[in-house]
Order: sequence, then C-alpha cells, then structure tokens
Amino acid sequence: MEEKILQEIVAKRYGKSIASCSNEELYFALLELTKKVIQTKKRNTGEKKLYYISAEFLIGKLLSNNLINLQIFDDVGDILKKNGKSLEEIEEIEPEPSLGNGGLGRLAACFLDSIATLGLNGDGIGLNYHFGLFKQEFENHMQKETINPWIQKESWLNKTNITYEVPFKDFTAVSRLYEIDVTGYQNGCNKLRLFDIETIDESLVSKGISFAKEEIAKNLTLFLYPDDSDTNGLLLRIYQQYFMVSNAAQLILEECIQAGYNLDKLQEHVVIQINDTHPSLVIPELIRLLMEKGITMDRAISIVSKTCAYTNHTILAEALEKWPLDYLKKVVPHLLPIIIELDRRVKEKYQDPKVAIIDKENRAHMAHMDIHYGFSVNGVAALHTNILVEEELNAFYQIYPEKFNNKTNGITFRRWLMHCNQPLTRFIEELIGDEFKKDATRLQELLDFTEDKQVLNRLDAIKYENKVALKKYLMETQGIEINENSIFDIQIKRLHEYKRQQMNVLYIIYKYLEIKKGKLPKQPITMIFGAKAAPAYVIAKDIIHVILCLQELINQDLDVSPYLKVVMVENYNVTKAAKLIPACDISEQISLASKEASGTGNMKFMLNGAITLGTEDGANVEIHQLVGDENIYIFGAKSEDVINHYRNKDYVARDYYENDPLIHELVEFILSRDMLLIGEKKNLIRLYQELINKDWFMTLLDIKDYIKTKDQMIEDYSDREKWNKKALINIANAGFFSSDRTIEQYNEEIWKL
Ligand code: 26V
Repeated sequence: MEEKILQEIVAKRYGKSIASCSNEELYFALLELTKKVIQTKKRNTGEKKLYYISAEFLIGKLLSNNLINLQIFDDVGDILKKNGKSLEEIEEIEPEPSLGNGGLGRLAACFLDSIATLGLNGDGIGLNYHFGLFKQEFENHMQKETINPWIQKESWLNKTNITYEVPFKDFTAVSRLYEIDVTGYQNGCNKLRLFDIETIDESLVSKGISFAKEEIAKNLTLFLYPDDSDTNGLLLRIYQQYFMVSNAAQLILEECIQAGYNLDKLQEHVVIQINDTHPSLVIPELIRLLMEKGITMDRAISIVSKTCAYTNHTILAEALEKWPLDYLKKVVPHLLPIIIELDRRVKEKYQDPKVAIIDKENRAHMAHMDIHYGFSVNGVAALHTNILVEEELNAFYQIYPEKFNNKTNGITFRRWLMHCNQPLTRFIEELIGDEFKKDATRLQELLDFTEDKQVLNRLDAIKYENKVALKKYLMETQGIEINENSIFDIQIKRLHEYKRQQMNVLYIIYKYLEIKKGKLPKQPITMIFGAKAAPAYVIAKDIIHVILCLQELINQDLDVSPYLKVVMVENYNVTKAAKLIPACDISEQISLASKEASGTGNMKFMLNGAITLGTEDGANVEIHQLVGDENIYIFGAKSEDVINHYRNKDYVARDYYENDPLIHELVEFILSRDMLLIGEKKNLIRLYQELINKDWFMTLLDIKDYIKTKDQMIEDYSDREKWNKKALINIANAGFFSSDRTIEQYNEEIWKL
C-alpha cells in the first residue's frame, strides 16, 4: 500500500524509481507520504480544549517519530530496504529544529506526543524561530556559536491563512500561523501551532549569531533566546513573549466564537497551561481582549483565573522572570494598567510583600501573577513540588493550598525507547509482548526475568551492539575513536554550574592522576559529555574549555589513554541524545540536591538500561524509590542539608580546598603546566578561582563522596551478571516515567478534558 504511494510520489517528483533516488530525494518523498497519511487520520476533538502555550518545543526530527505513531515505520523501512535504501541513512537528511534550550522544551514535545496518543483535544502554541537555538562548534578548545537554519522550502511546517494583528507600542505586527501535525501513537492527531512574522529578515545575522537588534519587525522570530545570564536582549524577549501570547489569546477566542461558545463560560471550553513564566502575559492579554468584547473587568479576571494553570520548572532565583515596568511600558503599555490593577487587588488583600506582583523596585513578577490569577500551580517532581510548597512559594501555599499539586515529568517511550533503541524494543517484545507500547507499566513484567541468565546476557549483547553503533557514529561525525569494550559514562544536558559538570571534571582529573601513579581501573572508562553553554554564561564556557583540554591531554598521553578517554560531543541535541542514551552504562545525574527541578534525561537513561549515579535531587528521588538502594548509586548532601547551608551561609569552598589534600591536588591540576600548555590561562584561572572562592553550587562539598561512589560503580561493573540485573530492574520500573502517565494526571487533576 505505502509502496505504491511512495512509487507514485517519486515518479511524479523525479521521474525515477525508489531504488534510483538519492537519500535526499527519498527524504522529501517520505515527507510528502507521511503528510498524506496524516490527512487520513482523525483530529482529536471535544467540548473542551487544552492550549499548551510554551516558548519552546524541542520536537527533534519528526520523520521516524511520525512513521512510528502512524504504525507504518516497519513497512516503510522494509520497502526502502527492498530497494537498497536505509531509513536510518535517510533520517540523517532531516534537519533538526532547535526550538528549545533543554529539558523544558523537550518536555513540551513529549507532552504533545502523549496528548495526541491519549486522544485528548489539545494543541501546542509557540513561536516559529527561524534559527532556533544556536549550533555549537568547537574551535581552539572553546565553544563557538553559529546559526542553525532548519526551515526548508518543504518541511513539516504547513502555512495557514490565519494572521492576527499584534499591537506593540511603536508598531503593529502582523503574524502568520504555521502548523505542524502532531501524530498520536495509534490514535488521532493534534497540532503544534507556531506563530511567525512575515517581515523577518534573515540577512540581519552577521557573524556567528549576532544580529542588528533595533528593528523588531525584522528580527522578532529569528532566534530562540538562550536561557542566558545577561540582561541584554531582555527587551526582545518581552516582544517575543507578548507576540506569542497575543496571537495565542486571539486564536483561542476566535476558535471559541467559531464554535459558538459563550465567552462568559470560557473556562468550560478552554484550559491554558502556562509552561514556565514565558507565556504569563497571556493572563493580562486575555483579560484585555475579553474586556474589548464588552465583558467587565471583574468578570474577565474571574474567567481568566478559572482558565489558566501554571507549571513551575525551576527554583533558581535568576531564572524567575521579573519584568521592570519601564520595559513593559516600552513594549506593551496597554497591558500596564491591567497588571497594575491585578497587583492592586492582591495588595488590598495581602500585605505580605512576598506575594505582591509588583515589587518595591517596580518589577512585575510573572510567577506571582500566575499563582494569583491561575487555578493550578504545579511542580515537576515530588521533591521539587515539596520545595515549592515548603520553601520557595510557601507564602502562596498559605493563601492557596488547594492550587498546589505535583506532576512528575515523563518522557515519550515512542521516541526514547521504540525509536532510539530498536534492538531493546524487539527484545522486550519477545519477552512480554507489545502491550507495553500502549501501557508502559507493563514493563514490570520484565521482573520475571531477573534471574534468567540468558535474558541478562542478551541485555548485555544489546548494550554492546548500541555501543558499537555509537562508536561508528562518533567516528563518522567527529573523527573520534572510542573503545566499545569500555564503560560508557555519560553526562549530557545543558551546561550549568548547578548540574555540576565541573565535579565530573574533577573526577576525571582524579582518575588521570591515579592511572599516572599506576593504579589502573578494572575496566577502561569512556567519559562522554554533551552540553551547550549559554553564549553569555562565562563560567559555563570555561567548563567546556576545561573538558576539551582534558580530552586532548588524555588523548596525547599514552600511559593513560588506554584506560581513560574523554569525549565532548559537539552540538548536543535531540538527535545525538537518541544515539548516546542507548549506549550508556553510567548515567550522570549529579546536580546539587534541591536545584534540578526534575531532570528528564535521567528517565531516558533508566529506560535504556543505564544505571544512575546521582544525588537525591529532582526525579532521581523517585527513581531511587522505584528501583531500591541496590539498583542506583546515590551520593552527596541531601536537599535539606543544602537548603540549610544556604540559609546559614556556612558553606566555604576554600576550607575544603585548604584542608583536604586530595581536593587541593585536583583543583590545582586545572592550573598545572600540562593544562596551561593546551588551554587558555585566562579561562583556566577563572574557573579555578570560581571553585575555591565561590563554588555557589557546592562542588567541593560532594566531590569526595562522588569519587568514592563512582569508583564503587566501576568496581561493581565487573560482575556483569549483577550489573545486567540492575539494568533490567531499571528498565522494568521505568514505566512510571512515561509521559502518558504524566498527561493522564494533568488531565484528571487539572485540565479535565
Ligand atoms: C533558566 C535560566 C534563565 C536565566 C539564567 C539561568 C537559567 C537557568 C535555568 C533556567 C531554566 C528554566 C526552566 C527549565 O528549563 N527547567 C527545567 O525544566 C525541566 C522540565 O520540567 C526539568 O526537568 C529540569 O530539571 C529543569 O531545569
């Protein structure tokens, strides 16, 4: 069936047979085919609709994902094979849209998959960034940023004729809506709706990723703002956010009016999930638009408050958005009276300055507005929600206990198991059938095989096969050779001090010095990193520099390189994650306890049979509970300890550096002669000083326990049977982290679709 269609498509497009097409020609033919099949699927509908508004949707490549969800993945693969082609190679042609920074954006993409899969009526709304997040290149052991153009003449984007006018102070922007079909697994479809502006001028971008910032109409949707540490570009960020939510609000109201709904009962037909505070301006914007339609302010506020729900994704103070009123005045003066009124009503009722929307410095706190004028506030893992309730947002919890709830994050198993790890998927199918594809809790049935040597050996063989595949990929893409018989220890995530890649760096230095002294590990170890640093985040970039220097130093060292290898994967993204995760033995989840709201990479690794080396942070806590002490390696200070250190201001990095000879030696190594020969003095000194003088995320507090625990892990790895059993237990218990479960909970407790 598909074969005939594909033949027709390539005949019409290129006048060729499938076998004589290039991979590129076949990619575009498959794109067309997939879009055709999607047309035949039902759209999810209902009396109530979810609008998941998010500044980021890190969707990754879509071809295989859609083929899987449409249940034609195997057939299409076979057709191609019969014609001497490979789907895996054709996939390489597809550009990866980089419409997200990291976890938050990837979560939104997993959610869209699950919402469609569960047949729920819900669309994503966001922005169509032309270059997305920057592409990372390495040059002289440093990160360099370049653009990542992903939009081609033919792509997953479908242009619509929907346009709106978005009023800014100085001009009115005319938007254009593009849509990407979101396929559900064995179910109906929804849409990801991305707004753009037609006056964008891609030629504004000069060198790297810098561009002329003056004319907003020409640059509004050029780039995704990297979760950055600098304030420059803040104005553009407000322009982007308002553009997103004004379009969203207009679209929502238009759809309701078209359906004949009474706007007075909006909350019965619409629920808006606000993904972090980036879309928070939707609250005053919706109020404004409802008032324009003749609804009183009191009524409009009441309606909106029953329609909007807010998800918090971080407790990092620097990441909580506060917009100076001056800035809002420059961009969206018409929202100011509304925000001021919302704040006035709060202040009238509650005198505690902690819960005000507008603070003494005249900044509007987006999260505060969401909590007062939304009906639900959720954290993204049990520990994170507890910290919100008991610490960060306690003053709000006192007022609105009923609004607070937890929704532990999840991942879509279609991408993070069925697509990225086909050998493992087939093996699981052999063992327990394919029910787990629709009901992930069925993976529990794997627990019947924990004593089955044959099963454990097969698991080992599959891991090996995936390691060989990764080895081939790294050779082809970066010309790097790795040893498939070594332990693969992987830390892939955004570069941030709280995630503590620098602690892993200190471990590498430790291992290097041990090996130099003749203390060889039982197994060779390959340490793999992947991480982008925000362009203005200086220390994060210094950490990348140190990793790249160590990579070279160890590579050149013939005593050490047979036992230890460091690899930094360039331009870490969704595509690369899918190749790295199935090959991993040790999953590094080493954030400072209390700082990682959830993490979702931890779940992907667990599902693919890697063992977690982690702190009691985010969803690691829940992984620990599910697999038990035997099947995870936990170390480091607990979140209460950390919170107390901050409260008492009693953590002094220098004390650890001065009083502990090992810590001293490891930190000193950063400025060793060998390192200075390879690296830049300025960068190395800066990181060194940061570690001993500040170390805000307490690397030196946990480093000794980390070293001890990781060494134990490497020791335990030698008992292959025991290790494989741990891996199996992890896979079997991963079902809880299916985003289908998460979305079911969102629906039952918040959206009620
Ligand atoms: C934002 C910013 C902005 C300014 C400077 C520093 C900074 C650092 C971090 C962020 C992150 C914003 C929110 C975010 O991405 N949170 C992530 O959300 C994931 C999905 O819920 C969760 O798994 C991660 O733990 C959490 O960090």
